[in-house]
Amino acid sequence: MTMGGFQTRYDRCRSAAERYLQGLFPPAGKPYGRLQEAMRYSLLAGGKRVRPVLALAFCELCGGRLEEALPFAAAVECVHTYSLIHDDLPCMDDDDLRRGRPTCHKVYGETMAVLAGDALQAEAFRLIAGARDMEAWQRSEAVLVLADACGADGMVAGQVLDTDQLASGEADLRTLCALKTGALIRAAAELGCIAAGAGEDARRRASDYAGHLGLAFQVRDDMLDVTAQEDELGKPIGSDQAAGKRTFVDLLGLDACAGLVARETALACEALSGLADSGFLLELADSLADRRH
Ligand code: GRG
Repeated sequence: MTMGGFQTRYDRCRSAAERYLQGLFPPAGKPYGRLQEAMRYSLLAGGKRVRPVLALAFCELCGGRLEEALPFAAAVECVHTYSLIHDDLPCMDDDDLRRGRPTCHKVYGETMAVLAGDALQAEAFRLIAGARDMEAWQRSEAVLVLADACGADGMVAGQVLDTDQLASGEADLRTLCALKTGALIRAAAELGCIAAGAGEDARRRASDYAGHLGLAFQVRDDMLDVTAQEDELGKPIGSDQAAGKRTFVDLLGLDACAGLVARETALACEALSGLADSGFLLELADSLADRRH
């Protein structure tokens, strides 16, 4: 796939997800419309949409139509956005800037930010359960995969390891990252497969690919926290260090981190070896390894 071909396909997936998200949670005429405004403020703030793109691309790779996977893709983005809103709160990372604009609690206040995150999480499961094009087994399987990924033994567990500073060595940090970052990325890929009605083999490969991608993504994130410019990143730089967090960079140094990103990216690509039409996902892994925001 040419570079132009990759970007065109990424933009096609991202725009489809963007349009779908735009239609969610209209505030009009509701006495509590400020809640929907807060949800939409963060949801439509223009992130990279990596997780929905993954869901849509895996759906297509497994022979499904992109449109069919949109509710699942949007559900993952809702959970991701809820996690960012809550992570930015004063009781967690206390960040003022996210996706290049003031964080949800800075604009709507802490109480509304907590509630917007809560509602986004619940609405994610409504999107899956209400996906009309999906059969009952697909909806229930998708609910289970997403709940596993974001629940008490998934993303939230990762956040606890992080906030309670329970990770010290590389193995601990890999576990933290697999839960906090990797679990949702893996769920996105698996949900795409489920939307296409794919079987165990495709789901296992998707999960392997996304597990390695998730680790590479987090290590790259830690590197950008040290090397990027704030206006490029859309969030404060140096915040991990300021918060006294253990990161791959302070454990391994920047050069070893670059090597780790390259190795995990290669392993991600290996997980898809032999699959026809995996070119886009291979290029996606490469482009995330080099990302600048
Ligand atoms: C509050 C339960 C709870 C969990 C929070 C997601 C998270 C866990 C914290 C956010 C901070 C962080 C660095 C998480 C690691 C995952 C990650 C790199 C998130 C940023 O995702 P991007 O780069 O963001 O995809 P955009 O804005 O592009 O969507």
